[in-house]
Amino acid sequence: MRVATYIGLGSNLDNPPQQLRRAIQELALFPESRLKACSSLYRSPPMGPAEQPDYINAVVELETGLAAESLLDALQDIERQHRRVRAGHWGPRTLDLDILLYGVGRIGTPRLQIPHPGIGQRSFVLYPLAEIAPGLSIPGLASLESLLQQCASDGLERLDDSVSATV
Ligand code: A4P
Ligand code: MG
Repeated sequence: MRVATYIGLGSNLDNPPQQLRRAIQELALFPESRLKACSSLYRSPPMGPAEQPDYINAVVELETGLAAESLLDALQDIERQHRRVRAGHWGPRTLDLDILLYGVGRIGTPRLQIPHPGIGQRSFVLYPLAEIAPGLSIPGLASLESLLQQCASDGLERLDDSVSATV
């Protein structure tokens, strides 16, 4: 059985737009999986420690037959390939891949929390998600539409295709 999953991508080091584009190509090659939609790229000031570069974020929809834990393994492989160094909680990173939603499932294990915690307050997640799946409901939370109404877009900037294609 295939499940609709949404993956959040973020980067603020080493040419972030390119990190995201490469990661999306790699995701598309996952076994038993198909890339269904990609949001635009978005730029935003860092949440957390301010002395770090702006982030570039995006969200993709991946339909997959992988179990949630296997999907996380595959995403962490990609993070490692992008030479991600874990520089502390909310610190700068070449690539962060988060499973935002896994179908309508809710998971709460030490290794995996789905929906991803914080999804409801983060403009850099909600806006790109709404671009590709406006009618979604977040299990255990609310409709995406109502979360967006309560979430300021503070400093979030959608990069248009010409910009995102060249940076
Ligand atoms: N984990 C649990 N649930 C999940 C899930 N749904 N998806 C566990 C992915 N991983 C999940 O992650 C730590 C552990 O979370 C993993 O080993 C996995 O088992 P991490 O990425 O190594 O650690 P972290 O950086 O401390 O946490 P996290 O959750 O990735 O950080 P955040 O909350 O994503 O914040 N500002 C802007 N503007 N844009 C950003 O994208 N990102 C961060 C990172 C900070 N500020 C930002 C942005
Ligand atoms: Mg992460």
